[in-house]
Amino acid sequence: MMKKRILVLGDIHGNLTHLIKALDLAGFEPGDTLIFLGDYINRGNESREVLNWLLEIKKTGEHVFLRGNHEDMILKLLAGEAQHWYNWLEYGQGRNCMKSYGYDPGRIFYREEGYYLKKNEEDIALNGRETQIFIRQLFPEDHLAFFQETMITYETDDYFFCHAGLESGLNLSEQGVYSDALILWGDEDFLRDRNDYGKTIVYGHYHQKEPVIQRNRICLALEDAVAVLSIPEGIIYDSLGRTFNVIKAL
Ligand SMILES: [Mn+2]
Repeated sequence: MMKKRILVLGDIHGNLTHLIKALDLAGFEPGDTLIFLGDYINRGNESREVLNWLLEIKKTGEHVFLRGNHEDMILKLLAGEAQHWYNWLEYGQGRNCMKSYGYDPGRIFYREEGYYLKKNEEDIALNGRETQIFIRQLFPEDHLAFFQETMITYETDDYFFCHAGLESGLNLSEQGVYSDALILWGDEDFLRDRNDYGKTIVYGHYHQKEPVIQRNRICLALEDAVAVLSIPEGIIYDSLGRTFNVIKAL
């Protein structure tokens, strides 16, 4: 019997077309295990479509869905942490996400100390309570449950998977135990870290023109494209039709 393949997917960011193209080019077949590195939403125009697709694929196998900082923002807003509005709207391009869920993002605006929502004739301050109400109304329940069920890290015998990298100086077994902040949002120390952790770290978050392949790490976050790492072959396929040989590069 052929050994089961693992396909690892970098950041998707509301881009269903590129997600499907990358999987097609990687030769995805039922039976392959998919590991997603997080950042499913925002930026692109198809956040809702990506989520619907993920919920379908989740039913078909033992796939792994990690959390990215973009899902973290939604969960924080859902918890009533209104200070994350700025991150979501201005840094995360959350207005594109809202639009895909059928909401007119022009109704949310900034005024002096925070964000407001135009509701009928009223301007409603998006405080903690109103933020929770808004997020619960914007996203279907099963989409919010999907965000909540995402994992922070995952590992196999040879690889360690996370969204934005490690908390430098901690063993792999301690990653995410004390805090998930650096794993979800990234850290300069990790970018300089050339330690051998005993496994190859596979992460996303830092979007670049090409995947980064170094001795202890592989970064799969691309600008305007989706990358798929095929294990055990060690080939990265992307939605632009390119391939990168991991084994040769190492
Ligand atoms: Mn990202």
